[in-house]
Amino acid sequence: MKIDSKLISDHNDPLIKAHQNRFSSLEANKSIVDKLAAFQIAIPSWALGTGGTRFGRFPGGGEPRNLEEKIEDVGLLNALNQSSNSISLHIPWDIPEDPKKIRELAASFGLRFDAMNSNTFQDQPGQKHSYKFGSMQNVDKAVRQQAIQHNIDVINYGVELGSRSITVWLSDGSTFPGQLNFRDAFENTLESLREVYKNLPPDWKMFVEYKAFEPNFYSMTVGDWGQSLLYAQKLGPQAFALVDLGHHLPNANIEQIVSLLLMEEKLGGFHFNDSKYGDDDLTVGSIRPYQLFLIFNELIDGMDRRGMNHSTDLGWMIDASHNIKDPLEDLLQSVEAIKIAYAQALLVDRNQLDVARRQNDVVKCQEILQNAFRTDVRPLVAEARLRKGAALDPIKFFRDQKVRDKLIGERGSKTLATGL
Ligand code: LRH
Ligand code: MN
Repeated sequence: MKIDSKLISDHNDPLIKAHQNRFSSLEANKSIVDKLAAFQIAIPSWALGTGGTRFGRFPGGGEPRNLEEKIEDVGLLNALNQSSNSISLHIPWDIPEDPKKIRELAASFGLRFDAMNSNTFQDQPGQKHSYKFGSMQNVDKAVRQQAIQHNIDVINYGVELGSRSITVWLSDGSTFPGQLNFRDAFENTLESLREVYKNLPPDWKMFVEYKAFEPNFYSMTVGDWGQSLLYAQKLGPQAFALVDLGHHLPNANIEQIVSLLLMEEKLGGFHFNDSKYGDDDLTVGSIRPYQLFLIFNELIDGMDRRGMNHSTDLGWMIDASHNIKDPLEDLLQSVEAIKIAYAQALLVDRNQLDVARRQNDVVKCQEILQNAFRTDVRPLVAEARLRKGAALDPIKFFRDQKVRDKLIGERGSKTLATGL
């Protein structure tokens, strides 16, 4: 389903007046609209269908049946918000049979390929060695070699698609005390990552994604930011830590982790989502919007200190799973929440904050942050969309145009997308 720009302008025309009234009230902050317009968030190929848990999955119909339809759906999202101009593939769920054709198809929707994701957390049909007891940590060199080769294959697919990074998330670890020699597991993993690192094209990045628990429940071999930083420092200048917001122990101070990884020039990017308990992979900003704002506050502070380009120098990706919502509506909400947090953080008066901090004026510090967080920046985010020819209200467009019904009409009500 391709969205015609005429449909978008028919949607916007009746909404313009009210929008301009709201936007005019934020006169002073117009400067950040350009930054918002440039800020793009990659969409995960594995989150375009309905997700589930071990207890059940309730598919909603019209889901993409193959990589081509996944690209079409990201193209649709980008037509509505002009903020999702790339797709992050997961291999082997999304192997591009004809990379050239796939690259052209993506380009026809104005899309490029963001980070590639490897998968050594599942055994594929016909796979020689099992990853039951881990992949790169495994005591068996043949298993480690298999995992190394898979990651090299993923890089090669990415090169053909024009991607410039690989995210390595390892489910490796242990579930019972005594099961694992932690040091051997770390060294096997580092040695294996080094073999993969050697195959990175010079302009590529490797993102080492950490996770505190699941599917292992006693130790994870890349279990926290410190371990990920250790790997990234030992691997070399093209390796960075990747922060998935749902991969922390309860009440971890993620904004402090972000600040320090940026300081060490080892922050590679994000998997945005939200959670109340574990790796819930919920809609971004749906549970802890203030934490998301505080993370962007540290990001802007750290990136500006190093003169980094907000929209291109870090990997901005969503990693969510939609158990009860329409996947495309959920992704539209997540992109909106990320842009709102970015806009609020851009409103923070950093000079004033610096002065208040030097005076230990704690109340003033909090007031400066909460004033920005409590500013309704949605008209700024909407204006950025309008200027790029997107919909003023993407969810309203999606519903008014009965997009899901049309997708069900095209694809059927029982289609299941590959992914989690
Ligand atoms: C692991 C993870 C990782 C992906 C997977 C789909 O929890 O966050 O980033 O490979 O989800
Ligand atoms: Mn993730």
